[in-house]
Amino acid sequence: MKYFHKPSPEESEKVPPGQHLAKGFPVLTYGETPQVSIENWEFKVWGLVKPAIFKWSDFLALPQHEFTADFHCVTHWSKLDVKWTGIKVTDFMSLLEVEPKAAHIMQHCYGGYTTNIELNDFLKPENFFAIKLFGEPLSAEHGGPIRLVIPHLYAWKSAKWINGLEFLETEKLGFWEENGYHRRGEPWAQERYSS
Ligand SMILES: Nc1nc2c(c(=O)[nH]1)N[C@H]1C(S)=C(S)[C@@H](COP(=O)(O)O)O[C@H]1N2
Ligand SMILES: [Mo]
Repeated sequence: MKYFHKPSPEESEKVPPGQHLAKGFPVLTYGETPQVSIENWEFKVWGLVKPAIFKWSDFLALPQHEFTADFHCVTHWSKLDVKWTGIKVTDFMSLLEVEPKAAHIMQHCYGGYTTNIELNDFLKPENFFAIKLFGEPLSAEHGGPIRLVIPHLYAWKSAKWINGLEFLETEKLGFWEENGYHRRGEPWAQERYSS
């Protein structure tokens, strides 16, 4: 059984340093996979933002788009051209009233995982909340019913089962960042670990 394949010349310029192409789409979860039902699903925003709670129907009312994005896990595997369906982060953010001094976000998830991101990195137009993967409803193990995808950072920043955003003035560190991973995690600069 082969777990990695060699990139073609066209692919190799999309593979960041120190990464290999995975076969299939590995699942990487710390702990148990939470079982989240759409009926009870809630998404909260708090901190330096007008507090609000969104239901599944609020997300479905936003426009849906197809996305193709490369996916880079800090444990050295990448998957190119992953096809997702979802909602642009910028469309969701247009529903919020964020205070001007907010500069950082903590992402919160069902199951308790957290990961931090700068507001500027979060607001990039290519970021999205995914509800389908290769045309199928997002499976629980890949973060269903909904996850975040931040293509330009290592995938630990792409929170599965995301259920909240905490807006902050100063940076707080999330789960892996507290445990030695880099505060930002840009794969082309190999921002793997904090030093
Ligand atoms: N809630 C939550 N989100 C998470 C994780 C996790 O353990 N819990 N793992 C992260 C890591 S390290 C990676 S590489 C990707 C893996 O996504 P996948 O399992 O869909 O491949 O999810 C990220 N998001
Ligand atoms: Mo990862």
